[in-house]
Amino acid sequence: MSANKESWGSRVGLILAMAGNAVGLGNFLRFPVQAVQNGGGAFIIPYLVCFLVMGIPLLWIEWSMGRFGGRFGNHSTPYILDTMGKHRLWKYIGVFGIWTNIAVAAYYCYIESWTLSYVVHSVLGTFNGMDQEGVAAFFNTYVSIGESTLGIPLEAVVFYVICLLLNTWILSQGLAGGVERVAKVGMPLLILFGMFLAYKGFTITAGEDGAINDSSVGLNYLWTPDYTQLWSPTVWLAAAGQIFFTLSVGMGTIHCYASYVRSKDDIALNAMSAGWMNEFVEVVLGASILIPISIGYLGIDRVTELVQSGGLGLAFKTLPFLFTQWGEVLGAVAGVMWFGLLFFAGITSSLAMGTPWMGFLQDEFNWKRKSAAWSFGLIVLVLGMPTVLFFHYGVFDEYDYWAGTVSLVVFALFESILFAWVFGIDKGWREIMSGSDIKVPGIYKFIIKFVTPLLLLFVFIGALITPKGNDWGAALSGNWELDDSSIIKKLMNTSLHRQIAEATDPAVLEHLQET
Ligand code: LEU
Repeated sequence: MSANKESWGSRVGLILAMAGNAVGLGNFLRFPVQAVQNGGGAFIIPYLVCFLVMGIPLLWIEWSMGRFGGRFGNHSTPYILDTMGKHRLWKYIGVFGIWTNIAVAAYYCYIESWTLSYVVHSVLGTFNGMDQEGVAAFFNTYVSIGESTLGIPLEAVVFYVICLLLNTWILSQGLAGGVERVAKVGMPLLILFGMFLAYKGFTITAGEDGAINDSSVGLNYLWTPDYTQLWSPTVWLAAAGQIFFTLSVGMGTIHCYASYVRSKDDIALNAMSAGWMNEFVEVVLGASILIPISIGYLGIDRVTELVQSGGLGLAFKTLPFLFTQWGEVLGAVAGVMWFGLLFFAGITSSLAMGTPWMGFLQDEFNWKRKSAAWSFGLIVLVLGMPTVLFFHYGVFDEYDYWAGTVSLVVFALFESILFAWVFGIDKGWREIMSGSDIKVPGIYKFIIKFVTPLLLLFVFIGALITPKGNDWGAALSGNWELDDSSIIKKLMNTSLHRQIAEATDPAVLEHLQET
């Protein structure tokens, strides 16, 4: 029996910690970009459908699996899954729920550390007086794509270490004393900062502070539906992928947090509260900052172009410059708020990623909380160094692909089968309902048993055999060729080898420096 006696301090604290786990960089940087790339307003329909028939069921599945495992003193997925299915296989599948967290934390904390550094630079006024190119060049140097001493991103390394130390220290204070406290301060501040920036996003007026468009242009651009996209499997897969990423399902963090919930306490309503809070932050705040502000200043064409390379560029190379248009003081305040909100979003998620590993060591090897926390920090430091030092060689994307995308889907697929078919939907349903403060609609019994696993299978197959250019239309009409981003192609290509070969090619490096 484990000597692990952690517990949550209060219900509000638990919900905020769970919401903090879900609300992350993805809400502000990934969601708006996905929406723009997949039909604007029409994206929201597949997105909400996926939330209802895949996201919510997975939340209930994971919360109840966690609370169930906790009853037997298990706080990490290998052992939680083991208590639910007899076959040894489940324990091994559960390992995903530890490994994924460490691997995701390795690159996630790196971005988190940028936000910390950019808060400092906003306070110092580093971006004042710089033009757009200057701000972009600053970032390139920061991550060592541009000029930097010996090609080593010194400042980035320092902030990465500071960020990990901060995570480790908070984790070592325990659930109630560390994680919960940070969530209680961080989440309200994040919402406050988000509202301020969204307000600015809503009220941009053409001709003021160098803006070329009214805010309505950006908001319309994001929310004007393109219904033709509704029939594209690509859009549906993107929506499903975003639901996964944003809710932090398929990772093992929710199981771990929920394993510290007392067995008589509610999970059905708690799961909903945390899940909907995430949706509010994503759909309302996440959509009202990055894209509308950028479009206000740069126009639709330029932003469409910039969005192709993801949200990071807009967030770190463009927004700091746009904020300076609001004057020195307001610009600095906006910078602190933007990067501060990203930092809180990030840290409340990365703390969650530390807990499964710690729970595992505390349960199985009777490690003390402090040593477990330090070991997490150390592993993430070692694993994360390649993303820091070789960021521009695509190592970062490789981590994101395998840990942040593929393994979430694989794990969720297995756990939904375990829950509904091995443990059994009747027992599972009783778990969800036990202690519940709401009446879960009966239709969800059917959804959890059939719809969720099938949809997950569909998403997995979609990722396995993604057709060239992600063009399912052409593929389904007989012209099937695998895209380089499909799992099969990735495995066959030994893409890492290719990337290392490319990395040594000066022409590629030059190209990277230009972009
Ligand atoms: N839910 C997090 C986010 O939206 C991501 C997860 C993989 C930690 O950023």
